[in-house]
Amino acid sequence: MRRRVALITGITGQDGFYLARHLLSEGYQVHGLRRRTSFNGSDRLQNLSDTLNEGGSLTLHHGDMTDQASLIRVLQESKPDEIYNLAAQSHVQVSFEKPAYTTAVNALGVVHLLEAVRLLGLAEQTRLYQASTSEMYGVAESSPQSETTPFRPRSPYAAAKVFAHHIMVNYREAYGFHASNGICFNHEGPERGETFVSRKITLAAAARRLGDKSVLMLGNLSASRDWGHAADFVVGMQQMLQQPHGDDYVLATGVARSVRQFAEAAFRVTGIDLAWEGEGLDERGVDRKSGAVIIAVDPRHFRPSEVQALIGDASKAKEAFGWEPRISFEEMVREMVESDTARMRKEP
Ligand code: NAP
Ligand code: G4F
Repeated sequence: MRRRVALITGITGQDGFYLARHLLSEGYQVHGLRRRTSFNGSDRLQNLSDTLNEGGSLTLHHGDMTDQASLIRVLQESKPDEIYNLAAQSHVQVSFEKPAYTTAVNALGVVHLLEAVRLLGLAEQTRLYQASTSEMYGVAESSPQSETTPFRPRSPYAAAKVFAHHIMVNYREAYGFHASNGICFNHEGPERGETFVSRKITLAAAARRLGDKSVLMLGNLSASRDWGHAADFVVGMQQMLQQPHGDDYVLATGVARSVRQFAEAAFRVTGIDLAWEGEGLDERGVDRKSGAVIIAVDPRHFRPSEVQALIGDASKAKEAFGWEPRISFEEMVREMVESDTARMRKEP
């Protein structure tokens, strides 16, 4: 039987890593779009190469979501059955500093991709997945959020993603594209970028375990998110594209925790029991046993407009294709702290 061919944009990112690994294990031929960078040694790509030694097939192409000609060339070269558009300027706070660039990649980039598929006549044979996000709900009207909850974006990142979401729906309705939006709530893991709050915390917990006494500086400790594991989420992404028609699905765990609770779970792995003292900018996370300050607040990490709380309802995805997260929050946090500890031990 012919192997299915997938193109992943954003293959060098966290989800790109987990999705490529999953598709390779399912026997796909995987093509990945990557940007040219001055430094070639992506750890995530190196880890993928290890999977390849076990018999998978992976081809990388240089390209950029802001350069439509490069997308056309990669589509011509790869002729994919399935496209997973994961590429994005994905950091919410950075989007306030680079709003135009974020819009160019996260919104206009999706138009470049959809038009390239249409103009090359690939719409009949190619299914598309777009990485939509729970950030689109912003100050959500109701909880938990589902596919029918209105979007009230609170950042340039979220506003651009709302556009991308709607343009996917439009190509589905106007041209009959098999186009799906996965509205994913936060998902993490050892491959998470180091500036997202989860990984920032697990890196700090690992460093302290190995003797580092620096205080971890965080922003809004009360923000709460529905945190799952990226390895579970990429399974849902692939399942969406196996459905008879394109559609929109929430992927979430249905449980929300605060940044404080994330920190408590991470430091617990290293034997530190956190207690919270003070309020507002003076709040501190301290080691209950020794009294040492572990966490403090730095207002530079506050956002001009914040999304305070998100929690998702993934019952549509469960009903349609049986998707459910398998890895618990505690298991995920432990895996991240242990992985960061092992990496630090290897590369001090
Ligand atoms: P990530 O680790 O930041 O990865 C983003 C990827 O996009 C990287 O491979 C990056 O390449 C690539 N990229 C950025 N700008 C590009 C451009 N102009 N052209 C081509 N590629 C570009 O993000 P992630 O956590 O894997 O998330 C994957 C997608 O899901 C993103 O679209 C994100 O917005 C969305 N999402 C993520 C979550 C989550 O919790 N992780 C939740 C909902 C939605 P470089 O390596 O060269 O930077
Ligand atoms: O880890 P974060 O930066 O993730 P955020 O903003 O929720 O966005 C992530 O998840 C979205 C899905 O909902 C994706 F679409 C997006 O691409 C990205 O993957 O921040 C989580 C929360 C925020 O409320 C933030 O204000 O943690 C709060 N926070 C507190 N201190 C911090 C920090 N965030 C970061 N990055 N750094 C801090 O020091």
